[in-house]
Amino acid sequence: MVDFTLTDEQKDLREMAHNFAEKEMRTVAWEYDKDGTWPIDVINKAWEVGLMNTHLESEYGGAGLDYLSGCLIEEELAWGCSGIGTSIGANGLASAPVQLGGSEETKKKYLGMLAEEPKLASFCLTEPDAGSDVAGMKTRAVKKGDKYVLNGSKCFITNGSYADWFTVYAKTDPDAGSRGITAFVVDKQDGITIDKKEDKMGQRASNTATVTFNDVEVPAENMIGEENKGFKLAMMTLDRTRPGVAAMATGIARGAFEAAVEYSKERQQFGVPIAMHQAIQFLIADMAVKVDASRLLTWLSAWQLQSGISNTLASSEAKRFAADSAMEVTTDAVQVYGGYGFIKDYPVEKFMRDAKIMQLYEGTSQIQRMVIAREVLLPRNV
Ligand code: COS
Repeated sequence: MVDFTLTDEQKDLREMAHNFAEKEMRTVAWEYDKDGTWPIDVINKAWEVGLMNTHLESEYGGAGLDYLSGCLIEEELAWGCSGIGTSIGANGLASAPVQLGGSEETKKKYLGMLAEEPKLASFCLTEPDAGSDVAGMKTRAVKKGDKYVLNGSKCFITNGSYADWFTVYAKTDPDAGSRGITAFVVDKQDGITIDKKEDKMGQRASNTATVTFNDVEVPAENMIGEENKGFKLAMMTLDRTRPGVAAMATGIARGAFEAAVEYSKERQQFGVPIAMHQAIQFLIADMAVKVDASRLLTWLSAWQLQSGISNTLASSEAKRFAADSAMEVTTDAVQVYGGYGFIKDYPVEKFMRDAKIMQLYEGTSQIQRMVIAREVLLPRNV
């Protein structure tokens, strides 16, 4: 039997996240967006009430929530403000490789750190010349005795300016393409330069920085998994985290959709609320379908992950559909508002700007299509 009923605990979590989003995020979101304010106060509150690091297992001090619960929370936080939501959720991306491949000591030390205090970690994969083409990265890690020496630059790093540790991918065999990449946990230290805080179109309250490694020495025990197996680790990480991004896209779309519905009932044109016009009704109807279908794909990908079923296809389908839908729904929400939608006094223009990154980060919509096509045409044996 198929059952979409949430447990009482999941319902409570969703309600808690919704209240937090309403009271702690929406009240500051538009102000923080304007100046690109670092939302450290909201991050700390989220940590205190248990809305951060929800993915961490209980043995490392985390709440050990299931992936669907994590998605319920991410949808609500993105409904509140996806910029602040991204800052709150980014530890999940940085710690997934550690959870997947880290030694027991590494897990205790670095996952424990996130559970003990409101600390941040960043996932360092992308480089200026290696975005979609992960295997084209140039950052090098050279083994010297019982250490690796890292050199290279990573860009578009979420929370990069404030992270206490980084998950860094580097070439250990530069001639081996995707089979020559290794992942490391790297403490913040001298030799790491953090600069170029990006001035972004949307999600302006999140921090996006360039992180450069200049002869940074990393103990060999900080290697995550095996040498030259970092590419697979990155792909497995993205399989785990893309459902959460899809959930965030659903939250953005829902926020814009709800605003458009309310506005369509108030705004009068031709003597009636615009909701009475079929042209608006059809927009609203398509928005409703996209929000609900995004959530269903998100839940499916999270459920598969939780059940130990390979979710590469479902998580790329969810991310692709929810991200593209968020862009469409938020654009249509601006359309429902007409000229007012284009003005910052109204909420939908922020939703539209915020939605754009959903089609870009953690793999563009085109990369998701590549993954989907590969999984359909040439499924990997897992
Ligand atoms: N899980 C485990 N292993 C996987 C995997 C997955 N989901 N996907 C691929 N692999 C393995 C393959 O099986 C293959 O293994 P072998 O070396 O044993 O043959 C290896 O990884 C290489 O796979 P593939 O040939 O498909 O890699 P490509 O170079 O063609 O790259 C894409 C595939 C484009 C999908 C990948 O580079 C990608 O996802 N890019 C986007 C990255 C991204 O999301 N960046 C955003 C930054 S993170 S915020």
